Amino acid sequence: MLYPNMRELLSERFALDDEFASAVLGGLSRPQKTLPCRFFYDARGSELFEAITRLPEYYPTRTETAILKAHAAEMVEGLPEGGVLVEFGSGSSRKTEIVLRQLPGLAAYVMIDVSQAALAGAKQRLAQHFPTLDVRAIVADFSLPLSLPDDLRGRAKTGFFPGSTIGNLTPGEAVRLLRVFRTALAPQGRLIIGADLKKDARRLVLAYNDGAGVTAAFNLNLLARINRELGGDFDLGAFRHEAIYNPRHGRIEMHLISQKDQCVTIQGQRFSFQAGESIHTENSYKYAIDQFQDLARAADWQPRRVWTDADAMFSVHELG
Ligand code: SAH
Ligand code: AVI
Repeated sequence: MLYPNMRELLSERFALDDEFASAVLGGLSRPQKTLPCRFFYDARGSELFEAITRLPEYYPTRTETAILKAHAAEMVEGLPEGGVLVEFGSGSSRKTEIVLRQLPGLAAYVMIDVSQAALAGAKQRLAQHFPTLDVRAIVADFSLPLSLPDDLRGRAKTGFFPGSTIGNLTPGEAVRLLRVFRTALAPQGRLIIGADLKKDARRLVLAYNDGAGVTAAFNLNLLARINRELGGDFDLGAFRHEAIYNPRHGRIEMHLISQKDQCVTIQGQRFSFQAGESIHTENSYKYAIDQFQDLARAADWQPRRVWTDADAMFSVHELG
C-alpha cells in the first residue's frame, strides 16, 4: 500500500478538492482572471510536465541535473548520519536520485507533492533503485505547515527544493514559503534550492513556447481538469496558450487567451470572456544570484554556497 494512514490521506484529498473549486471560482471572478498554477498537476498535468522537462527548448531541467551531478557530493557534505531528506514539490523525484546516491546513511526520504500520481510513480521507481530506503509520500500543499511523521520528528532534516518551483510564487509569497520551510526544517536545517537565472528574454520565451506544443497542452490541461473535476464546459479549442516575458517583474507569464466572446459555466456560475481576454495561469520568476540571496535573507535564511553551470543559466543555492 502506498500510504500508511489512508484516512488521513483521504481527508487531505477532500480538502484539496474543495480548495480547487474555491480557487477556480474566485480566480475567474477577478478583473484579471487567474488560476493558481499548483492545479496544473493532476495525473495528466504531471505527465505533461515530465514531457516538458525533455524538450530541447526547456533548458532548466537538464541544466540543474548537470549541476547536481557535478556537485551533489559537496552539497550534502557534513550532513549527519540518520537524517531525513525532505523534498517539496518532488514530482518524479528524478533529480533526487542524484542526491540520494550521496546519502547512504539517510533514515528516510520524505516527498511532498500535490500530485498523487507523481508521488505514486516516484515511489515505485525509488523502490526499485533504492530498495532499502525508507520513502514516505505525503500528498499536501507544501505552503501549509508541515507535520512530519512522529517517528521522524527528532531527526536532523535537510530540505530539497529543485526545479525553480520557488519561481512560480511572487517574491512576497516566496519569502513566506521559505519561512514555512525554515520552521519545518528547524532547528538546524539546511535547504538546497534551485532557482532559474535571469537571461536573454528570447531564450526564456522559447523555453515556454516549445515547437511541439507540449507547454500549450500543459497550460490548456488546466481547463480540461476544471471540466472533468468541477463540471465546467470550457471549449479547449476556443483558448490559446501564450507565454511572454514581463521585464518589469522579471518573470515569464503564462496565459490562456480567449479566441472569441464566450461564456463558460462552472458549478452553475457563468463567466464571460471577451475575445482576446486572458486567464493568467502561471508566473515563473527569474532571479540573479544576489537577488535570490536577498530573498533568502528576508526569510531568515543565511545564503551559503551557490553552484551554477558554465553558461550561467541556472543556480542551485545552499541556505543554512
Ligand atoms: N521537483 C521536480 C518537479 C518540479 S514541477 C523537478 O525539479 O523537476 C513542480 C512540482 O511541484 C510538481 O510536481 C507539482 O505537483 C508540485 N507542486 C506545485 N505546487 C505545489 C504546492 N503548492 N504544494 C505541493 N506541491 C506542489
Ligand atoms: C515547475 N516550474 C518551475 C516550471 C517553470 O518553469 O516555471 C513549470 C513550467 N511551466 C511551463 N513550463 C514549465
